[in-house]
Amino acid sequence: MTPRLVLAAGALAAASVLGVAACGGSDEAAAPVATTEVAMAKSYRFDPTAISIEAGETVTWTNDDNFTHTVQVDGQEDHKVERGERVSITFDQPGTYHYLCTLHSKDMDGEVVVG
Ligand SMILES: [Cu+2]
Repeated sequence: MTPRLVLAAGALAAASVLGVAACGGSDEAAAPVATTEVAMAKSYRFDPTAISIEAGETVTWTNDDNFTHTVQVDGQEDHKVERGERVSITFDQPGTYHYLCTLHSKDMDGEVVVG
């Protein structure tokens, strides 16, 4: 029983150190969030901007904004997403995929890191 408690305390300490390190960085580019859900949030942005998934997983973008947006992964077709709608794209090959909204390309882009 005692060894398990010690292990748990160790893991907690490690997590705290990681949290501090993340806060210390003032860099705008945050580490990719492990999720398959991206919101087109108000206004004109993808949230989270960078995500990480496993090969073969499907990412769904949901338009929660008041404007029509699109999702175009570099080199692929453009998908228009009206208000309240969504689009899903499956990533089979590992790699880093940049994408953007072709209607607001200066404000809206993001990244899918496929492991
Ligand atoms: Cu847009």
